[in-house]
Amino acid sequence: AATTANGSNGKKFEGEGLPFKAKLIGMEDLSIDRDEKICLDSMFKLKAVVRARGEHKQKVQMNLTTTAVKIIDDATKASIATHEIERISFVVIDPRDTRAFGYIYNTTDDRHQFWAIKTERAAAVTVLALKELFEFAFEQFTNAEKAREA
Ligand code: I3P
Repeated sequence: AATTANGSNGKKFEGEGLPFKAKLIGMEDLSIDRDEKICLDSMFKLKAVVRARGEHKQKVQMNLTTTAVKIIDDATKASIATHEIERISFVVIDPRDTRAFGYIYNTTDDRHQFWAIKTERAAAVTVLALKELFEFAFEQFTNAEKAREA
């Protein structure tokens, strides 16, 4: 059902979505919705906060669904956050850590939240899936626009 004109297949994102095991490094508000250096500075700062605290990072599951990135607590399954795809403006890979990445989520009240994530496997795998999801969401959107104009 979810194969678009350009041929990308959103099937794996349907329903519960594509799951990834991860840990939360942290989150903070940034002044801007896209900037690699600002994101990486934030990443290193959030990692330093974790180190200083000396506590375990929260284990989470990230589900990539057709509409959002959903973060749930791994132990309790409680929802931590739902980040609608169209509100994610920037994704960054940590060049010093193959298992870390982050993204900016823009809230409805115009804050730019940077979420820093430590993945169980290579972060590139999750980032690649995210990229695929963005493309799929964009195709869905343009197809809907075309259908409206037809
Ligand atoms: C752990 C080790 C793990 C790390 C974990 C640390 O320290 O650095 O790699 O998990 O973080 O506690 P130690 O070797 O002293 O046991 P990640 O690689 O997933 O960050 P955590 O306690 O936040 O889970």
